[in-house]
Amino acid sequence: MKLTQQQLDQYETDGYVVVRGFLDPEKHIQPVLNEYEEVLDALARSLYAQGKIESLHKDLPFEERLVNVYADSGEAHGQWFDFSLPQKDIREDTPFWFGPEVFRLLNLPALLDVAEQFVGPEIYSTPVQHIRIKPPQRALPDTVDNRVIETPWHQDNGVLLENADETNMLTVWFPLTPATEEMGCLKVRPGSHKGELSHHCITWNGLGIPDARLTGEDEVTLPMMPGDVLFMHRLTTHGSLPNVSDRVRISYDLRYQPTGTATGREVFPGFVARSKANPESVLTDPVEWNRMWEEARHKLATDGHGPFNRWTEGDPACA
Ligand SMILES: O=C(O)CCC(=O)C(=O)O
Ligand SMILES: [Fe+2]
Repeated sequence: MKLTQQQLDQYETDGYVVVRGFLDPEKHIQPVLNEYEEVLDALARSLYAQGKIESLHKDLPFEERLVNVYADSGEAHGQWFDFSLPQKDIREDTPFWFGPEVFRLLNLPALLDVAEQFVGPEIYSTPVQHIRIKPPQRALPDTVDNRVIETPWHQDNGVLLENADETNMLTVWFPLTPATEEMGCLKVRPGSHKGELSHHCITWNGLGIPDARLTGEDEVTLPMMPGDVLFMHRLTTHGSLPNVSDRVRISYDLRYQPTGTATGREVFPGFVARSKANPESVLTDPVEWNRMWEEARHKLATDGHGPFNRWTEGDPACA
């Protein structure tokens, strides 16, 4: 499956392209949601054992159970489902989920075919990629976790260390549940990828580009349904709206880059997803993927780590 010349031209002009119905929700997305049912069950049991929730909410369907577990505990628990580590407070027991269905989706041939159009035949799955679980804001009215509320304007290049500035990294964003405007869909600024990396500031809800420094055209919101996929340039300025609905918005943001180029977060392990030159280097075993992250977590929890990005607290340019 490849993007057409017209889709590639749109990416070139705007810095992104949305391909409707690129994935088959039943075939490609549902198995991952099924896998997350186990994760949610483990989370609920853990919170219940700690006295943080009053019920396991066991009889509810997945999405409703998730929202109830969040609301009942008064906290977001996205890290339980994430296929990366947080940027601070990494402990031996920091939860994460590197499951086989997640691995399968990251390596879906259709996604790699398009990644190949952008980064070439040697494709590396970048370790800086996430699941975003954005519950209804009213379920967690007091949280300032930016995985819950709106994501500020940023460029994906901006959240990495400088060593990745020349890396040709493609962002692939898609929803697992509907992402309407009301549910907190993405917003982008077309053409912003033609400029430089903007100055980012550490703000109350995460790294963001101050309004005065925004480039590109005015904001375009991108409501998307499961199956739709956004392919986006690393310098395209984007963010997301708050989820003011009653339903949880779940999405993946994935990254692919040429093998051998800097990831901007070398303490996290990526993997070779496709290779013409060196086919035996491709990682095919999700158990090994999980093991690599356990090892990284152990090392980071034990030895600590340096900064995860270049922006500093109290930056005079952000005053
Ligand atoms: O889903 C969101 O709210 C933001 C995701 C994002 O910034 C990304 O995909 O890089
Ligand atoms: Fe982003």
